[in-house]
Amino acid sequence: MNASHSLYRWPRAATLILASIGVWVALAEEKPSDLTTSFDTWFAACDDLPTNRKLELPYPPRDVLPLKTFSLLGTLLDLFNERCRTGPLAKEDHWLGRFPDKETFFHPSKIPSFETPFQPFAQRLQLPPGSEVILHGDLHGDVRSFLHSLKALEDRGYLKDFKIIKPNAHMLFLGDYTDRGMYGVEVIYTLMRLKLMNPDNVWLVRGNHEDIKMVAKYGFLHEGKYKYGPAFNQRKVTRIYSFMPVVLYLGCENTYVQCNHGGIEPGYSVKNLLGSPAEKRYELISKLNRADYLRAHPGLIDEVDNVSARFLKLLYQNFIPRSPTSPNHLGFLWTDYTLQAHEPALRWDDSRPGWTWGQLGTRQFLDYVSAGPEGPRVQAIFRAHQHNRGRNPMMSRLLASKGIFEHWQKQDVESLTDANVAELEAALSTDAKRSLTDGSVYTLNVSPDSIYGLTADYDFDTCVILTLQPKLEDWKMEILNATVPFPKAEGAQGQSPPEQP
Ligand SMILES: [Mn+2]
Repeated sequence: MNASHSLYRWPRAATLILASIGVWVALAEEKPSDLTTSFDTWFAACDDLPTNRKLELPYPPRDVLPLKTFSLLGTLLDLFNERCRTGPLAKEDHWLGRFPDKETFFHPSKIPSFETPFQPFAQRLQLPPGSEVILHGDLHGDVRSFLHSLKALEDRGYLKDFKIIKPNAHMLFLGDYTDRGMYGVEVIYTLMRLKLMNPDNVWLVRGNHEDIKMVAKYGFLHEGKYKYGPAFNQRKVTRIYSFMPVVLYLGCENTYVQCNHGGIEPGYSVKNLLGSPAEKRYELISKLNRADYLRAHPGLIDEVDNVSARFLKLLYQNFIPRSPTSPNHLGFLWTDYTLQAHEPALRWDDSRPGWTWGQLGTRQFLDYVSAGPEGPRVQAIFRAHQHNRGRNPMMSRLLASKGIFEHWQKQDVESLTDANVAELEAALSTDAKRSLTDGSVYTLNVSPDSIYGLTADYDFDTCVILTLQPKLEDWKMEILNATVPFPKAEGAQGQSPPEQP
């Protein structure tokens, strides 16, 4: 062998050695270390984390964190923001009416509603018959439950390694990704992996906690600073909120359902967007025309109690929203619904505080934003926004209904208002597969590794799989509940029965 041969052979040998070291390091480390970390590795790294229930709000030790630095999440957020600034959202043809301002809406780092104007928008997602859309409610920093649901979806053939593998399947998340639980960073990482792997099949709507004021108050910014110190780039994290629609209308041909976090915002009607050519997917909500809504429904003020009537007159003005909460709360992110059909059309609820919509008020709104029997119609609402400590009437209904409750069911009579879960199970829809009711609202439960799961005593995480068809009566929803294992409390584990003498 001559000298030149051995010179050629050396780099190949070195490459082989380095490659084997790389594999060995990857196997030994078993910590997520790059943007292509497998789902199984990520699942394993998160499943052993101390539960939110056990932590009861102090933070997990830093050495158990699956992401050791902020940089990986930062890179994913950069990719997401970049896609929003250059992808379908940035195409002028996709917007009905005014195109968002290039200098502000698409600014790479400035924070809307503080440094640039608040520019909320609605989205239409029209899909072919037979498409399936997987919905999920509030996650609130509960990464373990989230991953157990994703694993269940893998087992059902929907997902493989963050990739949606079932044709015409989509995922739609209904907001409130962080705060209240200690793994908001990990939830956002998971959502970004899903979105970037399936940019045209994963959708994130904005919850009332996708707001810098809320994450400053309810834990997420503190969580980030605790985990990564000054490297936690809160500007980068909160910048993504304004690329999330505040409401998404999901439809097949002329049949739509409204998907959003909270309730109804009568100051915006999606009628024009749904009546536009299919290429129009987005519309800015530049102004809230609540006074116009009230004028169009003069009977509403007579339907409500005196306090609610006062608040209607005070808050139902036409105005330009300056933030999700000013000059007052955006209804798509914030409001609620009554439970039973006999309750009023609309009421001001001082305990939340905010509006609670009843069956009649909701019916009027759905008719208002629909084009009539021949045109596009919004026929039902899917939403989340749950934080029920203990088994109040709403949580009992969510549990009895296996994680998704249909409001105003005929069988849910007044005498059942405070019924327990077993009594409600006997009366309400509880099947794993259900059909949809025109004019109904469906509420999804919050993930179980939280103070809510603990005090209301449930351990399942819920996904709802909607199958879309041209007529609402042919739509189907299937409820998928993943059981989330909770280790026994440490005290209980440490105790063994006294030995017999
Ligand atoms: Mn909420």
